[in-house]
Amino acid sequence: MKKVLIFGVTGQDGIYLSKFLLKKGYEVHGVRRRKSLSNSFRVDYINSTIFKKKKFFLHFGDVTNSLSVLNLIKKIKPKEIYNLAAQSYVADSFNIPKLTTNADALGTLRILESIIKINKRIKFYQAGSSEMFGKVVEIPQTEKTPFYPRSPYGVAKVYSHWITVNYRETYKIFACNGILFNHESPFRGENFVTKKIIKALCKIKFKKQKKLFLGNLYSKRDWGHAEDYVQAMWKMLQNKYPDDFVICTGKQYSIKEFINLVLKELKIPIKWKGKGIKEKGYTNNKCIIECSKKNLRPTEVDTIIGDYSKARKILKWRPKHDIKSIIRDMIDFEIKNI
Ligand code: NAP
Ligand code: F7E
Repeated sequence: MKKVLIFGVTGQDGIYLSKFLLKKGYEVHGVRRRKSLSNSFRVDYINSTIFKKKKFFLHFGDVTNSLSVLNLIKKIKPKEIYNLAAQSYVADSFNIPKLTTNADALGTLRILESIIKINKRIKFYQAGSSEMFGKVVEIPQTEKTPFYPRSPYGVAKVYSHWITVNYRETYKIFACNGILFNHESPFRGENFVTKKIIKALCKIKFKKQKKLFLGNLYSKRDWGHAEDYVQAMWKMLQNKYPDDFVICTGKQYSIKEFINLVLKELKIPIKWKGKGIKEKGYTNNKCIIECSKKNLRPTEVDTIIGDYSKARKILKWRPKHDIKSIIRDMIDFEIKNI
């Protein structure tokens, strides 16, 4: 039985990847951080579902601690390592740039160093991001598009990308970078815009919340479903040779377009009035959406849209969910919770 080790197992992608690999018959080892409280609905989900019965093991550890990383890899002896661990909230990375860099950049180096010390045959997946393209220099973005990150998060991911390439070339290890565009699901963290919008609008529909405060309504994102994207991660490590791949849908929507799609699905009528930060959304003359400067970023990624031709050709990967099925999946989850 193949053993895998996932750093960042308690995150959105960690959950989908674990489920996917368990189904494939892998023994899955996941690393979680020690917290004063058992922490989130995601850990509760892990503890209360199939993970109990199958070959799934949780270990405490932290990618900001070299010894913790080294000892875990030594003890578990995985065949594949997925590095999903990160401070992944872009907006926060402006306030905590050192912590973000330590986890998102140096964390990757710590894993790579451990691999070359312990066993160079371990395959490695690095969770890269479309945030590396930042202020995009070409449209759509491919594996060849130069990076221009716009946040400490993006900069840290660029470091991780290149150190992974460098270790692959220097030590001939099987290390891959996924350059993943935004992907969402019911397990998305609550700060991210899709989850924030869907959760709030569902509550507004059931009169459990009055208003939703957002920031920039006009940035554009290429949104996919996490369930599809974790399959691409695994496919990268099963390829004949290590390489880097853009994973996206090739379709783009603004935040406002996304909101309108959610409202349509929830059958909430909307009228938009005003411009810029003063733009507001009204339903039956009641304001339910407002913008606040608090939610703007010092530097923004205005537009992002990828081209997954390489992944389609080499990995035979393509997204199965479209924007509507992502929204439906997320709404169903919220409504069940309400
Ligand atoms: P997420 O929900 O924020 O999960 C991040 C995971 O990393 C959590 O399990 C978190 O643990 C863990 N973590 C944070 N700091 C750590 C540390 N110092 N040591 C060990 N674990 C740590 O992110 P996601 O959406 O699943 O994304 C997975 C990876 O893909 C991340 O690296 C992210 O940057 C990258 N990515 C995501 C997207 C996307 O759209 N989702 C797109 C491109 C790339 P806690 O639960 O304890 O916080
Ligand atoms: O923001 C705008 C915001 O925080 C999307 C991470 O997974 O994907 C994610 O990064 C857009 C931005 O995701 C609010 O300004 C407006 O333009 O959902 P987000 P992100 O920053 O794109 C990449 C690929 C990653 O790698 C990251 O880890 O939405 N926006 N109003 C808002 N965003 C938030 N969060 N909250 C608002 O109120």
